[in-house]
Amino acid sequence: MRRLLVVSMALSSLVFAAACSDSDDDGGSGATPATGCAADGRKDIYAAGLTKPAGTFTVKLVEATPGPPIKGTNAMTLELLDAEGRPVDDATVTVTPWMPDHAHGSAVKPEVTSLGGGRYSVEKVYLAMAGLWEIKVSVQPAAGGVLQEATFQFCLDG
Ligand SMILES: [Cu+2]
Repeated sequence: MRRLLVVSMALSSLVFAAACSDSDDDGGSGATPATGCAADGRKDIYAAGLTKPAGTFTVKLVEATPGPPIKGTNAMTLELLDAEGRPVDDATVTVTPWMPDHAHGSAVKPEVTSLGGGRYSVEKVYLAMAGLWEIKVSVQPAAGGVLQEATFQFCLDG
């Protein structure tokens, strides 16, 4: 019983390692990107001003630097609007990168700074590998409002 458990744990870490290394292996042929971003129907097409709903809020990706995002370290400027389209400055905004296909996040925690006028600067968005990344933007409204979340999804070719 104990041995079985150890074997299955070893196996699952093998699967994880394989899933996380295959996108770095583009086989050297150059014919097809190993990440398959072109065929991934989940991805957002980056454009400055892209918006996503977070409950009754709207999160606008004013811009990503660079744009579109790359494998490596990115920065983003977000704008948070309420249901009436007014800028929101008093929310706590948290940004979390997540790779849904590999079930892991980023080793680096993004830093969010309120700029005023509803804008938030996000630094250190570190996307370590090629593949589909979710950029989850959590919005904790002031005065005990319910936590809301918007998700941008970008697929990075190697
Ligand atoms: Cu991964």
